Amino acid sequence: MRQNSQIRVGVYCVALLFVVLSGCGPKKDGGSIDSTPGVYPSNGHVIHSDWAFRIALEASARKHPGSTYSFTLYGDKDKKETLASVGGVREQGDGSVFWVPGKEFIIEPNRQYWWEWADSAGGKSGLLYFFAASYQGGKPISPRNGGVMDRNMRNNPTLGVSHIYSGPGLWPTYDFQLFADSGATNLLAEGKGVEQTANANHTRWPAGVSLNEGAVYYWRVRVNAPGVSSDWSRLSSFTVVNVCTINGPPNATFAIDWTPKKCANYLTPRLRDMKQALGPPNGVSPNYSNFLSLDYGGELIVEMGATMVDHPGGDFRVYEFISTEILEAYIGPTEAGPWISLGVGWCGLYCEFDLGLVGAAYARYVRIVDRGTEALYCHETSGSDIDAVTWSKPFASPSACYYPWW
Ligand SMILES: [Ca+2]
Ligand SMILES: [Ca+2]
Repeated sequence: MRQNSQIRVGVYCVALLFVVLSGCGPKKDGGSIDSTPGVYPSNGHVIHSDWAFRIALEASARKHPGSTYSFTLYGDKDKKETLASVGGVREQGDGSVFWVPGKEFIIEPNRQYWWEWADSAGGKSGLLYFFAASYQGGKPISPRNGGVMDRNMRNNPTLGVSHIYSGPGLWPTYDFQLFADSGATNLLAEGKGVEQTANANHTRWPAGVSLNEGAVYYWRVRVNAPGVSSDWSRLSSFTVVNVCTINGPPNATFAIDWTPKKCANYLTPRLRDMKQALGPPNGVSPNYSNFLSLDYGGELIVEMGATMVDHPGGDFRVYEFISTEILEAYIGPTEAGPWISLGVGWCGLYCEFDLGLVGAAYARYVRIVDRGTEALYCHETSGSDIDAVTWSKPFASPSACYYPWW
Protein backbone atom coordinates (compact mmCIF):
# COMPACT_ATOMS: atom_id res chain seq x y z
CA MET A 1 0.00 0.00 0.00
CA ARG A 2 1.31 3.37 -0.89
CA GLN A 3 1.83 5.56 2.11
CA ASN A 4 2.41 8.66 0.17
CA SER A 5 -0.26 9.53 -2.28
CA GLN A 6 1.01 13.04 -2.74
CA ILE A 7 1.63 13.66 -6.35
CA ARG A 8 4.83 14.87 -7.80
CA VAL A 9 3.94 17.90 -9.84
CA GLY A 10 5.52 18.86 -13.07
CA VAL A 11 6.99 15.47 -13.87
CA TYR A 12 6.38 15.86 -17.55
CA CYS A 13 4.18 17.70 -19.99
CA VAL A 14 4.89 20.99 -18.24
CA ALA A 15 4.69 22.75 -21.56
CA LEU A 16 1.82 20.63 -22.76
CA LEU A 17 -0.03 23.50 -24.34
CA PHE A 18 2.71 23.86 -26.86
CA VAL A 19 3.39 20.28 -27.76
CA VAL A 20 1.39 17.65 -29.53
CA LEU A 21 -0.59 15.77 -26.95
CA SER A 22 0.18 12.36 -28.34
CA GLY A 23 3.88 13.07 -28.01
CA CYS A 24 3.58 13.54 -24.29
CA GLY A 25 3.73 10.37 -22.28
CA PRO A 26 5.13 8.89 -19.13
CA LYS A 27 8.82 9.26 -18.55
CA LYS A 28 10.66 6.01 -19.16
CA ASP A 29 12.80 5.73 -16.08
CA GLY A 30 14.79 2.67 -17.06
CA GLY A 31 13.64 0.42 -14.28
CA SER A 32 13.58 2.35 -11.06
CA ILE A 33 10.73 1.49 -8.73
CA ASP A 34 8.78 4.41 -7.40
CA SER A 35 5.74 4.00 -5.20
CA THR A 36 4.68 7.61 -5.75
CA PRO A 37 3.36 7.92 -9.26
CA GLY A 38 3.54 11.03 -11.32
CA VAL A 39 0.26 11.90 -12.94
CA TYR A 40 -1.03 13.52 -16.04
CA PRO A 41 -2.66 16.02 -15.91
CA SER A 42 -0.27 17.34 -13.29
CA ASN A 43 -2.17 18.42 -10.21
CA GLY A 44 -3.33 22.03 -10.37
CA HIS A 45 -2.06 22.57 -13.91
CA VAL A 46 -3.68 24.03 -17.01
CA ILE A 47 -3.98 21.55 -19.89
CA HIS A 48 -5.10 21.80 -23.48
CA SER A 49 -8.85 21.21 -23.81
CA ASP A 50 -8.32 18.76 -26.63
CA TRP A 51 -10.74 15.94 -27.41
CA ALA A 52 -7.76 13.56 -27.22
CA PHE A 53 -7.72 14.05 -23.44
CA ARG A 54 -6.41 11.20 -21.32
CA ILE A 55 -5.36 10.51 -17.77
CA ALA A 56 -2.11 8.73 -17.00
CA LEU A 57 -0.13 7.38 -14.07
CA GLU A 58 3.57 7.31 -14.57
CA ALA A 59 5.37 3.99 -14.11
CA SER A 60 3.80 3.38 -10.74
CA ALA A 61 2.60 -0.17 -11.02
CA ARG A 62 5.75 -2.24 -11.02
CA LYS A 63 5.32 -3.28 -7.44
CA HIS A 64 1.90 -4.59 -8.34
CA PRO A 65 2.13 -6.11 -11.79
CA GLY A 66 -1.20 -7.88 -11.31
CA SER A 67 -3.06 -4.82 -10.14
CA THR A 68 -5.92 -3.22 -11.95
CA TYR A 69 -6.79 0.44 -11.69
CA SER A 70 -9.88 2.59 -11.57
CA PHE A 71 -10.27 6.22 -12.53
CA THR A 72 -13.09 8.66 -11.88
CA LEU A 73 -13.49 12.15 -13.30
CA TYR A 74 -15.72 14.71 -11.58
CA GLY A 75 -17.23 18.05 -12.52
CA ASP A 76 -17.12 19.35 -8.93
CA LYS A 77 -14.90 19.04 -5.88
CA ASP A 78 -17.68 17.48 -3.82
CA LYS A 79 -17.77 14.52 -6.22
CA LYS A 80 -21.50 14.90 -6.81
CA GLU A 81 -21.15 15.12 -10.57
CA THR A 82 -19.38 12.06 -11.95
CA LEU A 83 -18.50 12.76 -15.57
CA ALA A 84 -16.81 9.48 -16.42
CA SER A 85 -15.32 6.47 -14.68
CA VAL A 86 -13.65 3.19 -15.50
CA GLY A 87 -12.33 0.14 -13.68
CA GLY A 88 -10.14 -2.85 -14.51
CA VAL A 89 -7.47 -0.88 -16.35
CA ARG A 90 -4.17 -2.78 -16.60
CA GLU A 91 -0.72 -1.32 -16.78
CA GLN A 92 1.35 -0.95 -19.92
CA GLY A 93 4.61 -2.76 -20.49
CA ASP A 94 6.60 0.03 -18.88
CA GLY A 95 4.42 0.05 -15.78
CA SER A 96 2.42 3.13 -16.64
CA VAL A 97 -1.37 3.20 -16.75
CA PHE A 98 -3.54 5.17 -19.16
CA TRP A 99 -7.19 5.94 -19.43
CA VAL A 100 -8.76 7.72 -22.39
CA PRO A 101 -12.38 8.57 -21.52
CA GLY A 102 -13.11 8.54 -25.24
CA LYS A 103 -15.54 10.31 -27.49
CA GLU A 104 -18.41 9.94 -25.08
CA PHE A 105 -16.62 12.41 -22.84
CA ILE A 106 -15.19 15.68 -24.14
CA ILE A 107 -13.23 18.20 -22.10
CA GLU A 108 -14.75 21.68 -22.19
CA PRO A 109 -12.44 24.70 -22.34
CA ASN A 110 -12.26 27.14 -19.42
CA ARG A 111 -13.45 24.62 -16.87
CA GLN A 112 -11.98 23.02 -13.75
CA TYR A 113 -12.11 19.25 -13.33
CA TRP A 114 -11.38 16.86 -10.45
CA TRP A 115 -10.31 13.23 -10.58
CA GLU A 116 -8.93 10.35 -8.56
CA TRP A 117 -7.49 6.92 -9.09
CA ALA A 118 -7.25 3.71 -7.06
CA ASP A 119 -5.65 0.32 -7.62
CA SER A 120 -6.68 -3.16 -6.57
CA ALA A 121 -3.70 -3.38 -4.19
CA GLY A 122 -5.13 -0.60 -2.05
CA GLY A 123 -3.23 2.34 -3.47
CA LYS A 124 -5.21 5.48 -4.16
CA SER A 125 -4.80 9.15 -4.77
CA GLY A 126 -6.35 12.04 -2.97
CA LEU A 127 -8.68 14.22 -5.00
CA LEU A 128 -6.69 15.77 -7.84
CA TYR A 129 -7.67 18.63 -10.09
CA PHE A 130 -6.73 20.40 -13.30
CA PHE A 131 -7.91 23.24 -15.51
CA ALA A 132 -8.81 22.99 -19.20
CA ALA A 133 -7.38 25.87 -21.22
CA SER A 134 -9.10 28.24 -23.60
CA TYR A 135 -9.13 27.07 -27.18
CA GLN A 136 -5.74 28.20 -28.55
CA GLY A 137 -5.37 30.63 -25.63
CA GLY A 138 -2.28 32.57 -24.59
CA LYS A 139 -1.62 34.09 -27.99
CA PRO A 140 -0.32 37.61 -28.74
CA ILE A 141 -3.20 39.02 -30.78
CA SER A 142 -3.05 42.82 -30.69
CA PRO A 143 -1.39 44.18 -32.72
CA ARG A 144 -1.17 41.00 -34.76
CA ASN A 145 2.23 40.07 -36.17
CA GLY A 146 2.75 42.14 -39.31
CA GLY A 147 -0.27 44.25 -38.46
CA VAL A 148 -0.85 47.91 -37.73
CA MET A 149 -1.61 50.25 -34.90
CA ASP A 150 -3.96 53.16 -35.62
CA ARG A 151 -2.04 56.45 -35.43
CA ASN A 152 -4.80 57.66 -33.13
CA MET A 153 -3.61 55.08 -30.58
CA ARG A 154 0.03 56.14 -30.72
CA ASN A 155 -0.07 58.13 -27.47
CA ASN A 156 -1.93 55.38 -25.66
CA PRO A 157 -0.73 52.14 -27.24
CA THR A 158 -1.99 48.84 -25.89
CA LEU A 159 -0.85 45.25 -26.38
CA GLY A 160 -3.37 42.41 -26.19
CA VAL A 161 -3.20 38.70 -25.35
CA SER A 162 -5.87 36.00 -25.56
CA HIS A 163 -6.60 34.40 -22.21
CA ILE A 164 -5.10 31.02 -21.47
CA TYR A 165 -7.94 30.24 -19.06
CA SER A 166 -11.08 32.25 -18.31
CA GLY A 167 -12.94 29.84 -16.07
CA PRO A 168 -13.28 29.77 -12.28
CA GLY A 169 -10.58 28.79 -9.81
CA LEU A 170 -7.44 30.16 -11.46
CA TRP A 171 -6.23 33.66 -12.40
CA PRO A 172 -3.30 33.63 -14.82
CA THR A 173 -1.18 36.74 -15.28
CA TYR A 174 0.81 37.96 -18.27
CA ASP A 175 4.15 39.66 -18.89
CA PHE A 176 4.52 42.06 -21.83
CA GLN A 177 7.56 43.61 -23.49
CA LEU A 178 7.62 46.31 -26.17
CA PHE A 179 10.78 46.95 -28.20
CA ALA A 180 11.98 49.49 -30.74
CA ASP A 181 14.09 46.92 -32.59
CA SER A 182 13.76 43.42 -34.02
CA GLY A 183 16.70 42.23 -31.94
CA ALA A 184 14.68 42.82 -28.75
CA THR A 185 17.46 44.90 -27.17
CA ASN A 186 15.87 48.37 -27.03
CA LEU A 187 13.14 47.85 -24.45
CA LEU A 188 10.58 50.66 -24.51
CA ALA A 189 8.13 49.35 -21.94
CA GLU A 190 7.53 46.26 -19.83
CA GLY A 191 4.57 44.95 -17.88
CA LYS A 192 5.04 42.17 -15.34
CA GLY A 193 2.32 40.08 -13.75
CA VAL A 194 -0.46 41.92 -15.55
CA GLU A 195 -3.71 40.62 -14.15
CA GLN A 196 -6.23 39.05 -16.47
CA THR A 197 -9.30 41.16 -17.29
CA ALA A 198 -12.38 39.67 -15.67
CA ASN A 199 -15.33 38.54 -17.78
CA ALA A 200 -13.38 38.88 -21.01
CA ASN A 201 -11.46 36.72 -23.45
CA HIS A 202 -8.54 39.10 -23.88
CA THR A 203 -6.38 41.34 -21.71
CA ARG A 204 -5.05 44.66 -23.00
CA TRP A 205 -1.99 46.18 -21.38
CA PRO A 206 -1.38 49.95 -21.75
CA ALA A 207 2.30 50.36 -22.51
CA GLY A 208 2.42 53.95 -21.17
CA VAL A 209 4.69 55.31 -23.89
CA SER A 210 4.19 57.33 -27.07
CA LEU A 211 4.98 55.78 -30.44
CA ASN A 212 5.93 57.41 -33.74
CA GLU A 213 3.72 57.33 -36.81
CA GLY A 214 5.37 55.33 -39.58
CA ALA A 215 7.70 53.48 -37.21
CA VAL A 216 7.84 49.69 -36.74
CA TYR A 217 7.74 48.19 -33.24
CA TYR A 218 8.10 44.71 -31.77
CA TRP A 219 6.48 43.03 -28.80
CA ARG A 220 6.01 39.72 -27.04
CA VAL A 221 4.05 38.21 -24.19
CA ARG A 222 4.30 35.26 -21.84
CA VAL A 223 1.78 33.52 -19.63
CA ASN A 224 2.14 32.89 -15.91
CA ALA A 225 0.01 29.85 -15.05
CA PRO A 226 0.79 26.36 -13.71
CA GLY A 227 1.60 23.96 -16.51
CA VAL A 228 2.02 26.64 -19.14
CA SER A 229 5.38 27.25 -20.71
CA SER A 230 6.88 30.47 -19.40
CA ASP A 231 8.78 31.07 -22.64
CA TRP A 232 8.18 34.35 -24.43
CA SER A 233 6.06 34.31 -27.54
CA ARG A 234 7.82 34.97 -30.81
CA LEU A 235 8.29 38.68 -31.51
CA SER A 236 5.33 40.30 -33.24
CA SER A 237 5.94 43.40 -35.35
CA PHE A 238 3.55 46.21 -36.17
CA THR A 239 3.59 49.62 -37.85
CA VAL A 240 1.88 52.81 -36.63
CA VAL A 241 -0.19 54.16 -39.53
CA ASN A 242 -3.20 56.16 -40.58
CA VAL A 243 -5.44 53.16 -41.12
CA CYS A 244 -7.46 54.96 -43.81
CA THR A 245 -4.42 54.69 -46.06
CA ILE A 246 -4.86 50.89 -46.06
CA ASN A 247 -6.71 49.75 -49.14
CA GLY A 248 -7.44 46.13 -49.91
CA PRO A 249 -10.23 43.63 -50.50
CA PRO A 250 -13.73 44.71 -49.33
CA ASN A 251 -13.95 41.84 -46.87
CA ALA A 252 -12.29 40.37 -43.80
CA THR A 253 -8.74 39.32 -44.67
CA PHE A 254 -7.21 38.43 -41.29
CA ALA A 255 -8.66 36.03 -38.74
CA ILE A 256 -7.49 37.36 -35.36
CA ASP A 257 -9.08 35.04 -32.82
CA TRP A 258 -11.93 32.63 -32.32
CA THR A 259 -13.15 31.85 -28.80
CA PRO A 260 -15.66 29.01 -28.72
CA LYS A 261 -17.38 27.92 -25.53
CA LYS A 262 -18.31 24.44 -24.36
CA CYS A 263 -19.20 22.92 -27.74
CA ALA A 264 -15.80 23.57 -29.35
CA ASN A 265 -14.76 19.95 -29.48
CA TYR A 266 -18.09 18.76 -30.89
CA LEU A 267 -17.85 20.92 -34.01
CA THR A 268 -16.99 19.37 -37.33
CA PRO A 269 -13.22 19.89 -37.73
CA ARG A 270 -13.53 21.72 -41.06
CA LEU A 271 -15.95 24.18 -39.43
CA ARG A 272 -13.48 25.03 -36.64
CA ASP A 273 -11.23 26.97 -39.04
CA MET A 274 -11.69 30.71 -38.49
CA LYS A 275 -10.12 31.45 -41.87
CA GLN A 276 -13.36 30.16 -43.43
CA ALA A 277 -14.91 33.51 -42.44
CA LEU A 278 -12.43 35.44 -44.62
CA GLY A 279 -12.86 36.49 -48.25
CA PRO A 280 -16.16 36.92 -50.12
CA PRO A 281 -19.14 34.67 -49.24
CA ASN A 282 -18.53 31.14 -50.51
CA GLY A 283 -20.47 28.78 -48.21
CA VAL A 284 -21.68 25.67 -49.99
CA SER A 285 -24.30 23.04 -49.35
CA PRO A 286 -25.11 20.17 -49.31
CA ASN A 287 -21.79 19.23 -47.75
CA TYR A 288 -21.74 22.30 -45.47
CA SER A 289 -18.36 23.89 -45.78
CA ASN A 290 -16.50 27.22 -46.16
CA PHE A 291 -17.83 28.77 -42.94
CA LEU A 292 -16.92 28.88 -39.25
CA SER A 293 -19.36 27.58 -36.66
CA LEU A 294 -18.94 30.01 -33.75
CA ASP A 295 -20.34 27.76 -31.02
CA TYR A 296 -23.14 28.98 -28.73
CA GLY A 297 -21.73 32.09 -27.05
CA GLY A 298 -18.58 31.89 -29.13
CA GLU A 299 -16.92 34.89 -30.71
CA LEU A 300 -14.80 35.73 -33.72
CA ILE A 301 -12.53 38.75 -34.31
CA VAL A 302 -11.50 39.67 -37.85
CA GLU A 303 -9.59 42.50 -39.51
CA MET A 304 -10.89 43.95 -42.76
CA GLY A 305 -8.81 44.23 -45.92
CA ALA A 306 -9.55 47.90 -46.61
CA THR A 307 -10.51 50.03 -43.64
CA MET A 308 -14.27 50.63 -43.53
CA VAL A 309 -15.56 54.19 -43.53
CA ASP A 310 -19.02 55.32 -42.47
CA HIS A 311 -21.49 56.10 -45.24
CA PRO A 312 -25.23 56.75 -45.03
CA GLY A 313 -27.01 53.53 -44.04
CA GLY A 314 -25.51 50.10 -43.45
CA ASP A 315 -21.77 49.72 -43.96
CA PHE A 316 -20.84 46.06 -43.55
CA ARG A 317 -22.48 42.67 -43.70
CA VAL A 318 -22.01 39.51 -41.66
CA TYR A 319 -22.92 36.49 -43.82
CA GLU A 320 -24.51 33.66 -41.86
CA PHE A 321 -24.78 30.42 -43.78
CA ILE A 322 -27.99 28.43 -44.35
CA SER A 323 -29.78 28.75 -41.03
CA THR A 324 -31.02 31.89 -39.24
CA GLU A 325 -29.09 32.60 -36.05
CA ILE A 326 -28.81 35.44 -33.57
CA LEU A 327 -25.53 37.31 -33.28
CA GLU A 328 -24.13 40.65 -32.13
CA ALA A 329 -21.56 42.70 -34.04
CA TYR A 330 -19.02 45.08 -32.52
CA ILE A 331 -16.27 47.37 -33.76
CA GLY A 332 -13.12 48.43 -31.94
CA PRO A 333 -9.91 50.40 -32.46
CA THR A 334 -7.65 47.35 -31.91
CA GLU A 335 -7.78 43.58 -32.40
CA ALA A 336 -8.64 43.26 -28.71
CA GLY A 337 -11.16 46.11 -28.39
CA PRO A 338 -12.46 47.94 -26.48
CA TRP A 339 -15.61 46.84 -28.28
CA ILE A 340 -18.63 48.94 -29.12
CA SER A 341 -21.83 47.13 -30.04
CA LEU A 342 -23.64 47.86 -33.27
CA GLY A 343 -26.59 45.75 -32.20
CA VAL A 344 -28.02 42.24 -32.24
CA GLY A 345 -29.69 40.64 -35.23
CA TRP A 346 -31.28 37.41 -36.39
CA CYS A 347 -29.21 36.76 -39.47
CA GLY A 348 -30.34 34.62 -42.37
CA LEU A 349 -28.29 35.20 -45.48
CA TYR A 350 -26.69 38.23 -43.85
CA CYS A 351 -27.11 41.06 -41.32
CA GLU A 352 -26.05 44.61 -42.11
CA PHE A 353 -24.53 46.97 -39.54
CA ASP A 354 -24.09 50.76 -39.55
CA LEU A 355 -20.93 52.38 -38.19
CA GLY A 356 -22.79 55.66 -37.86
CA LEU A 357 -25.12 54.10 -35.28
CA VAL A 358 -22.44 54.73 -32.65
CA GLY A 359 -20.84 57.75 -34.30
CA ALA A 360 -17.89 55.78 -35.64
CA ALA A 361 -16.13 57.34 -38.62
CA TYR A 362 -14.21 54.19 -39.53
CA ALA A 363 -13.31 50.68 -38.37
CA ARG A 364 -10.84 47.91 -39.22
CA TYR A 365 -11.67 45.34 -36.54
CA VAL A 366 -14.98 43.51 -36.20
CA ARG A 367 -16.03 41.20 -33.38
CA ILE A 368 -18.98 38.85 -33.85
CA VAL A 369 -20.53 37.13 -30.83
CA ASP A 370 -23.09 34.35 -31.06
CA ARG A 371 -26.10 35.15 -28.89
CA GLY A 372 -27.80 31.77 -29.13
CA THR A 373 -28.56 30.02 -25.88
CA GLU A 374 -25.76 27.91 -24.50
CA ALA A 375 -28.33 25.57 -23.00
CA LEU A 376 -28.86 23.96 -26.39
CA TYR A 377 -27.29 20.61 -27.08
CA CYS A 378 -23.87 20.68 -28.64
CA HIS A 379 -23.74 19.49 -32.21
CA GLU A 380 -21.54 19.67 -35.29
CA THR A 381 -22.58 23.21 -36.32
CA SER A 382 -23.33 24.77 -32.92
CA GLY A 383 -23.84 28.53 -33.01
CA SER A 384 -23.86 31.07 -35.81
CA ASP A 385 -22.19 29.94 -39.02
CA ILE A 386 -20.04 32.80 -40.25
CA ASP A 387 -19.26 32.63 -43.95
CA ALA A 388 -17.90 36.14 -44.55
CA VAL A 389 -17.71 39.75 -43.37
CA THR A 390 -17.91 42.25 -46.24
CA TRP A 391 -18.50 45.91 -47.02
CA SER A 392 -19.71 47.39 -50.26
CA LYS A 393 -19.12 51.15 -50.04
CA PRO A 394 -16.30 52.88 -51.93
CA PHE A 395 -13.04 53.54 -50.15
CA ALA A 396 -12.76 57.10 -48.80
CA SER A 397 -9.92 59.55 -48.31
CA PRO A 398 -7.29 59.14 -45.58
CA SER A 399 -8.74 62.19 -43.83
CA ALA A 400 -11.65 60.01 -42.65
CA CYS A 401 -9.34 58.45 -40.05
CA TYR A 402 -7.70 61.60 -38.85
CA TYR A 403 -9.59 61.83 -35.57
CA PRO A 404 -10.42 59.03 -33.14
CA TRP A 405 -14.11 58.28 -32.69
CA TRP A 406 -13.96 56.06 -29.63
CA1 LIG B 1 -23.23 53.99 -42.06
CA1 LIG C 1 -16.49 31.58 -46.19
